[in-house]
Amino acid sequence: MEDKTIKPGDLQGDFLTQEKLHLKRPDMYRVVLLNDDYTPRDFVVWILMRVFYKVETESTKIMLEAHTLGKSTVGVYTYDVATTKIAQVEKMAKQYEHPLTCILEVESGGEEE
Ligand code: TYC
Repeated sequence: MEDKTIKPGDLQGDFLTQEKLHLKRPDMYRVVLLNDDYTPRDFVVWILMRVFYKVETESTKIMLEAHTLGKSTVGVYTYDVATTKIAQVEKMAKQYEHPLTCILEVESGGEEE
């Protein structure tokens, strides 16, 4: 006699074609360093090296851009990475009593594939 029981895997194809998958590309976020009048320049460079893994020349360039123009992009990251790095900067700046600040800006993403 024919076995009519439904076995695991029999309906998989049906389920996949019935539902259209809406995939969202993860949004990317820009971390922007803000200038202030009090944080020492070498502390800013040290933070950029420690938190963002920039080499010294790149860190100095970013620090000087923020110093002269008011702000500078440090990098573009996923939401979790960007917010973790900003929290690390806040914590270290607070620990050393400097007003150094980074902000988050939406970079791109959210489109359907
Ligand atoms: N402007 C600060 C000073 O003159 C240095 C500085 C640079 C601070 C960049 C913050 O994001 C910054 N000591």
